Amino acid sequence: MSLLAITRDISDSFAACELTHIERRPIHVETARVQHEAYLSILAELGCRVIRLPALDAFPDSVFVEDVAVALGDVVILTRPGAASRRGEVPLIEEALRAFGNLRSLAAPAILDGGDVLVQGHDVFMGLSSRTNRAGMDQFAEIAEPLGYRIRGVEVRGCLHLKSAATAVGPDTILANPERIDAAAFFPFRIIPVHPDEPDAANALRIGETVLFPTAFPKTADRLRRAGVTLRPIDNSEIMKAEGALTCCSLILRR
Ligand code: CIR
Repeated sequence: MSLLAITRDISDSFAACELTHIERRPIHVETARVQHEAYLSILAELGCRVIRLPALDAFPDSVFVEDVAVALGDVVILTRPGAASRRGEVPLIEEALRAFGNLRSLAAPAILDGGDVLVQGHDVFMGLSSRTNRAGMDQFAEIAEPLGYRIRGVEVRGCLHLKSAATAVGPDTILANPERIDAAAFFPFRIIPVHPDEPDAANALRIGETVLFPTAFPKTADRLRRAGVTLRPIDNSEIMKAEGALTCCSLILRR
């Protein structure tokens, strides 16, 4: 199996990003770009073939490619993002994805951001959030269930997406902030809770046996290491100011 990481460069307009749950702070676009370069290098080092799409200045949030498409094996579902400002990103990623998958789409009244979709084997945990509604989940299920996936809705509170609250750090282990989701929704997966001082620490990106994890959350990193998880620390502090995290800056396709 080979891994393909689809990414997009950071736009000049990045500082005009959408923000929902955090205060706007000045964003230094060049620093964000340096952090994104480091991220791309780590993906390559971990064996991904990295595809870099050009920056789109008309779309401040377009670096967050995870939100506009979800891969289920060879099928790639183009989303209908919850933020209207982001919907124009979809036809632009569609062109790039045509070569890599059998593309499917969602239609109004569905809204769905890929940040709300956590695929673990054949379980698909679907965040119900301000960006993903039941129509989005239902349309997604119509495509995914015949492919053998089981869709499991999870209410998300106090953060943007499901994957701001829970991500996979092992084949049967989920790192989660239990204040933001009902951890029981993930049964029988093992849950490692974030450290209570680090509520934003639940987003980690697992590539093979390695987990990319933000340097901003050392107490949760300790918990993960003690649980036997191999971490690759990365500074993504400038990208976090745009309410972005590690999973959202790439779309990983397994081929
Ligand atoms: C947005 O509000 O859409 C962006 N500022 C952040 C998106 C982050 N995406 C993700 O966590 N999957």
